[in-house]
Amino acid sequence: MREPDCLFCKIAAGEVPAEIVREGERTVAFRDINPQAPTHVLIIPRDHFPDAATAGRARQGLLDEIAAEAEEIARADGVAGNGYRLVFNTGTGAGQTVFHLHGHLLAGRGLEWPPG
Ligand code: IU
Repeated sequence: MREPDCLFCKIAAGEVPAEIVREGERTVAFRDINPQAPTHVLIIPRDHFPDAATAGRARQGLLDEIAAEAEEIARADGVAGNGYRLVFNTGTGAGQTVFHLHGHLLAGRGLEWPPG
């Protein structure tokens, strides 16, 4: 299930180029074009869900899968040991700008809390 005008659907389908780091049956991970940390990878489902709320409600295990992918990628990038952050901006007020679910994996530098 995909949305015709969705950029991340096109990246998942290989129709728009991206620096892919890992692909699974249901997920694709690629490096963010505007990285906020040495490791900044976006992990998306191939299917279109606008955000974490709709994906969570669908209860298809996608958020679990994204969390598992995040750990694999952090390990592969050699940054898992110092910890990493997995963020789902949900809604414009939280900073979401692309409305195809994506987990931001951020690592490789000190990360402050609370985030801005
Ligand atoms: P947000 O949580 O919706 O704000 O995150 C969207 C991210 O998508 C943001 O970090 C952008 O830099 C990133 N991005 C990208 O990697 N490639 C693109 O073509 C576009 C946005 I548009």
